[in-house]
Amino acid sequence: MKVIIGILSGVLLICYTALLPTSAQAEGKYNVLFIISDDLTYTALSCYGNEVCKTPNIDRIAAHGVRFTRAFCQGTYCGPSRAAFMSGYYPHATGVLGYTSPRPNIGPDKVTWPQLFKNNDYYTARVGKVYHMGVPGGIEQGTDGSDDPLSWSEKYNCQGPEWKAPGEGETLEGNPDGKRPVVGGNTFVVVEADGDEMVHADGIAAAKAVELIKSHKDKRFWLGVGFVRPHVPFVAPKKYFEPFKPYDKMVLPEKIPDDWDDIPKAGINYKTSENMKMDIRRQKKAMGGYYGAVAFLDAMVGRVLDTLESEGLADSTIVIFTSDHGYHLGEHDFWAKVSLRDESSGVPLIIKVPGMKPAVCDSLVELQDLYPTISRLCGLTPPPGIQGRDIRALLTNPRQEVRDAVFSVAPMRQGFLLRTHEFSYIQYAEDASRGIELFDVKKDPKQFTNLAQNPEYANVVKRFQKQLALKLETIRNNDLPPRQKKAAKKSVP
Ligand SMILES: [Ca+2]
Repeated sequence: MKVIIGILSGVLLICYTALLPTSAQAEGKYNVLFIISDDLTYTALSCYGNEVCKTPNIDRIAAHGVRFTRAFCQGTYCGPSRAAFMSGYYPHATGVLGYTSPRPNIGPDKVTWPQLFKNNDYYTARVGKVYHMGVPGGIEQGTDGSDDPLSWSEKYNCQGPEWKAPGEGETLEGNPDGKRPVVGGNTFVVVEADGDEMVHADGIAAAKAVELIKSHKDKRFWLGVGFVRPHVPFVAPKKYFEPFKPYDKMVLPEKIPDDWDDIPKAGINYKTSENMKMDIRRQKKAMGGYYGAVAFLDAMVGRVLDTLESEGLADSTIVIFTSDHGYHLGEHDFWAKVSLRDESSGVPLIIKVPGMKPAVCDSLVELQDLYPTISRLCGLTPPPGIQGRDIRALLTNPRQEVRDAVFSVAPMRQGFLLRTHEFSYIQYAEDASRGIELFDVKKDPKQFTNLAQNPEYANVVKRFQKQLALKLETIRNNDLPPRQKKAAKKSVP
């Protein structure tokens, strides 16, 4: 009898203990591991449905977290996007439409996302690229880029050879006769590199993140790990490219004749198969090279996750995986970023909170929602003026909605995007003088038919035009220092 009672109370104790929240949950204080990739489209990830490019480690986060299918960046290239989600203000509020730190524009008194944690006794660290850094130039030099020192307890730059890495390289862009050597800059180059992961900035970043997790596990931390792949150059240890070779087996997105005929000139992306002079062979290699860089990135994400688990921190750490914006891999013969189509303005976003059920969430969310949401999850109060929304409700009930439309910009083209569940509305110039695109994303998810000139949609266009003007007015009506508000009205040419 005594034995039975003993066993029963043991079982009850185990059940009771299992129901207790972990100490991190009880205190509302988690560690935060923010992993950000550079120029990564969600379309390249296996957890988002890619069957060619396998990303088992990023998929691991998705398997235990909430994966957002309609997350959008606030600017479709590094500078504006990163300044927005780090500061909590849209690009047209801070005036960061190019490649600067948000700090001079938000002023010394405003608090960035990691800074809020730092002010609340967290150890905050940046490893690699979190605010803007030039890739590959800034990575070759190992410099700070457009950083914000007030955000960090410590920061680490990760230097790498980038396109200069020894190995087998080919310049795909602007090289129709094959005589152009491997070059740097923002150029499509594939380098199947000799040596291992530690040759490269992302291998070094993963190792540094592993070291910091181990040495700070006894204190609350906010750790930002910024990988630079798959940003060009597509460079990685040789083995990561093997699954995609021969590159000729890559399948390019559907091409339709006269695809550009119904869009304004401003809607044709800055990099196209045509102006990059990439024939089909080069286009396929660009896709395979990109996938190789993604596979390398994924493996480095895995090293950081493994450490979190082996150090016993998985139950006390919120893990976020995302990218600063998306990327075209040949859709409409567009390549790279800047475009406001879904492939470029949409981002992968996965949030894993210990103890919360995994889910897929189709609600419209913005990258800058991370600041208020993660702060609240950790029991911190975000500053009242920031422009993102607290989306905690979506983590427990992924069918809710927090907004009607997400907003993004491509200042380089004076482009603005309002994306609802039904439409993608893209306008060039505030007075729309550079053209409009309207896609019915329910009927036309690949965005082939521009409805902006279709009389049946005249009212829809008019409604969006009004909504956009109002949105910009709201964004500019902020609590930032007044001088910068004036600067924010200018667009980068
Ligand atoms: Ca980027």
